[in-house]
Amino acid sequence: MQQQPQSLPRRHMLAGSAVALASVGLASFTRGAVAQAAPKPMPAYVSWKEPSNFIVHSNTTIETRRSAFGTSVITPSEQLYIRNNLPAPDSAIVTDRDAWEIAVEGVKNPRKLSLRELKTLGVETTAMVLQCSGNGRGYFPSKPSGTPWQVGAAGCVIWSGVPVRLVAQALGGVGEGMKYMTGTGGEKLPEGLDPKSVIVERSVPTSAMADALLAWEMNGQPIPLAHGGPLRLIVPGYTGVNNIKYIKELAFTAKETDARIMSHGYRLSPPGAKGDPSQPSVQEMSVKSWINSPNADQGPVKAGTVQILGVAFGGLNAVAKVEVSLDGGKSWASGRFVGPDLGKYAWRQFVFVAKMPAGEFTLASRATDSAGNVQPEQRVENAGGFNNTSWADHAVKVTVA
Ligand SMILES: Nc1nc2c(c(=O)[nH]1)N[C@H]1C(S)=C(S)[C@@H](COP(=O)(O)O)O[C@H]1N2
Ligand SMILES: [Mo]
Repeated sequence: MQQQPQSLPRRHMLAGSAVALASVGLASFTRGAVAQAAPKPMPAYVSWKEPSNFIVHSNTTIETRRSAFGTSVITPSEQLYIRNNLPAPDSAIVTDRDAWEIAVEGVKNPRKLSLRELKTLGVETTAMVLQCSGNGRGYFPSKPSGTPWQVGAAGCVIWSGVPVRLVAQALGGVGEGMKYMTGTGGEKLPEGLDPKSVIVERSVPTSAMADALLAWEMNGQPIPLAHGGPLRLIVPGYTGVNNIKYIKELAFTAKETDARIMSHGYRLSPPGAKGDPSQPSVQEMSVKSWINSPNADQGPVKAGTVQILGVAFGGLNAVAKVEVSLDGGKSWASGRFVGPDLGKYAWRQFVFVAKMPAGEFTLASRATDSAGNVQPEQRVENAGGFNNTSWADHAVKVTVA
């Protein structure tokens, strides 16, 4: 068994009583002033995560509650969402992590490298937002199929590993005409199905190599199996699916992979249409923010001075500014970033201190990136429910009493 972090609920909780109530099977527990359904238990492979932090959509789709995001930039592993397209591999793969092997193809001298050897080629650390392409899908009125994520299929994570460009260099450089970097997940594929229809294999432009890592550490610990240990491809600025867990092959290729998850999955298709290779891929992330507190889990907010807290990030660009509205977007004022700037791929926590009298409020946040792109009011409708960056959809209604 791998060592996993032990956790206690972090925030807003009458921790002892809530856990006690849940464990004796009562139907609800108290979080602040609001009674909630008892949290669903975590599946065994992530039993080390604290259930009250999560909305468990299924065994393989588990999102962080708005109310569980902390205020200190990094999302601890115990609070980070989970999204698996296939069941995770057996935990045997993390018993001898350094023995894990990755095949590197499409370079002058292609070969297999062990994690032990990768660690000799270089090291870099990057903080970045890991966000599922479907984060915010739950706010599409069209109810696209797929997990109805709200805000919590995202987190800000620190990864440590070897820059992919140094690995390519050590193998003689990327081959001529290789326009894509294609990563393949190490899951055992279900039998009796066309492998291409189920394999997790994604291609990103070779330009993404500049900041990509083959990472073995997450938030200062060996990457937990559930988050892709022993080795994960990290492609900062790109959506979650491109960050291949338990990566077993990295290939520089002339074309995008024809795996279904690339050719038909994660395509921006018009409402009613199916995904196909002619439609744009959901790849780079763009500017987005949302408010984490106050939130619906907390119940009425006490009138007076209210700390409005949230996160803002720019995707491929740094985030430059965030504004907050108390009136559903009619008027805006600047929020203040809190805590260290961990680089352009990380999110910033923000605070806006508001004087709020009793009443009903719609709180919204709107971020601007370093290139001047402003988070839009409306989502772009699409069949898959991808890329929802709408500030209106992410607004929170609160009662101040
Ligand atoms: N090998 C592999 N890598 C994968 C996936 C997967 O199912 N298998 N899921 C992808 C998707 S869709 C997302 S959103 C992220 C989720 O990362 P997390 O579970 O560590 O939060 O991993 C990506 N990498
Ligand atoms: Mo995802």
